[in-house]
Amino acid sequence: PKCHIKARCEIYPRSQIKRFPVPDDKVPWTTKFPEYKPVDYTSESILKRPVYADPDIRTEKVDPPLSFNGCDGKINRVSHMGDYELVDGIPRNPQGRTGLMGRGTLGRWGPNHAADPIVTRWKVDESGKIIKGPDGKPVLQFVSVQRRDNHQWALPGGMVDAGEVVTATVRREFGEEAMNSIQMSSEEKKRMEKELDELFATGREIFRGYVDDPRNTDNSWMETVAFNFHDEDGSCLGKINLCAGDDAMNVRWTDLSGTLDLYASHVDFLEEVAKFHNASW
Ligand code: RP5
Ligand code: MG
Ligand code: MG
Repeated sequence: PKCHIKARCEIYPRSQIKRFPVPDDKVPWTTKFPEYKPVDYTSESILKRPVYADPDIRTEKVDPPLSFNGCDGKINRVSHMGDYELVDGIPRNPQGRTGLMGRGTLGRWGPNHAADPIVTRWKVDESGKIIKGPDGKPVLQFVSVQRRDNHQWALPGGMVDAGEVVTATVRREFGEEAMNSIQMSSEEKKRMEKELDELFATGREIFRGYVDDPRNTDNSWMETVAFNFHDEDGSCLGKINLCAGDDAMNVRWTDLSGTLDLYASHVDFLEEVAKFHNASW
């Protein structure tokens, strides 16, 4: 099984830190790997404790201790993958070794929760006829953004804020990254919220679980819930004006296909969407 492809990338994102090389068969913790010496890295910006970052529990005494596999007030430390192990009080990545310990650029020890909107419509020609792909099936399109941090194309997803429900996160992140809501006046924002109501009323959960994200470490990892918002007849999306914002530098409609190259494990979510709608892949 392919595991930790992006989460074993040689150079850790936004750093010059090289991960300790982990061969495929040594990813599971159950495989012995006595030579394993993961690099210890937590970025300066995380150590400065932005609001979303945990304290450095290996060097500071934290009282009461963080509630791993539970909730700390509004912070959800429960994994979608079931209970994770603690080794010397530190969460251990349930998917296995990544070649790096510490938190890298992630704020939380253990799961870092995100949500991903997959907004889709059928691809049509000028006359409104649905276009077929090479496999004879109709082509779906989804809203993708180009990430500012690594210029890769991705779903316009983002982190769940403390106390936020994931259904609110997907909608907020779509607004921020694909419609540039942060730069809107309050009137424009009101209009946008109205336009999104119809589309976001119909969400279908596509995926819930671990994300193979390049920022993952042995002690911190990304998890997401991905929802599909599908506009069958193009009536909702006709009104929507895409405009990249916040941590997105570009936004566009992209055709679903098995040849897509996207950030983290986003391609896997889109394959599920294609299957569900019996669309070209
Ligand atoms: C991925 O990182 C998730 O699937 C989500 O798309 C994204 C959240 O992180 P940021 O976009 O906020 O960096 O693992
Ligand atoms: Mg965002
Ligand atoms: Mg994002």
